[in-house]
Amino acid sequence: MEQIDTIYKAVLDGNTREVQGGVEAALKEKITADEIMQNGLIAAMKEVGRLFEEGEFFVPEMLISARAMQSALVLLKPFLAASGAKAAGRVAIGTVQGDLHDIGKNLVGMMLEGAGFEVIDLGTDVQPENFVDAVETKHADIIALSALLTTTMPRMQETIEALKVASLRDKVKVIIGGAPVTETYAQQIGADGYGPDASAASRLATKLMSAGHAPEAA
Ligand code: B1M
Repeated sequence: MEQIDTIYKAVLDGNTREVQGGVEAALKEKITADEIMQNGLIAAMKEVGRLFEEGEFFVPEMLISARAMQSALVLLKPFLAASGAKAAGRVAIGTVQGDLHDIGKNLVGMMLEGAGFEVIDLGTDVQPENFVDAVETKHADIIALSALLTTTMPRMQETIEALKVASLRDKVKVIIGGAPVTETYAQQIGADGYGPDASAASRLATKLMSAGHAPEAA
């Protein structure tokens, strides 16, 4: 597991070149993309969060580590998003208003693509109206909301309210996730489901679509 250690340390150091080299070497050694993700990249980002909480890391260090991790996602994407699957439905994904964290959201998007979904990435800091617009004009079957801050979680409920105001709530499924989000919160705000991680989110989307919500034509 030498390559995994290299990747882990390189993310902590924010060393993009070493992260990418480590990922390429690990893939050559037939280490799975999932293992690289879980034990190398995600484990390192958890440690970054811990160091930030303890005052050893500050925002710039967090940002540099995040960039290094993002550079690895590009390399892993082909292995996570298996090609050839038919469009299972259309998902509009975004990080809610006020929230700039996008690594988890990007990962969820990739897993959804891997499960055969067409993914419309609305980016970060997405206002409720933009999610509404994605349903109205792009005919999204599912809205996928990500939040990493406790202070931005309420924007999830506001997005659901905005869908109701636009009379679109029954036309779309809403799934939510992100580190501070819970199943209980999803129930409280009337979301259709919660995914604790990217794989779970993609399984949930597939389940919701097969539960009778047929993809709409654009
Ligand atoms: Co921020 N940050 N950050 N940050 N940051 C956290 C989230 C924090 C927990 C750090 C800490 O204190 N330990 C803390 C939040 C505290 C809280 O609210 N409870 C925090 C803070 C406070 C802040 C700032 C306020 C700091 C400041 O400025 N003083 C600021 C806010 C900026 C803003 O958004 N307005 C800020 C800024 C940043 C950076 C820009 C520097 C950078 C983000 C860069 C980027 O994303 N491009 C950053 C980072 C990197 C982190 C940590 C270290 C790592 C987040 C990450 O990418 N994890 C984070 C600490 C941590 O999480 N341990 C932290 C890896 C990623 C794969 O996991 O995103 O959880 P995650 O995604 C998971 C699941 O949650 C799930 O799937 C993924 C795994 O498979 N998931 C979904 C995510 N979305 C989903 C949606 C779904 C389903 C599942 O369905 C739709």
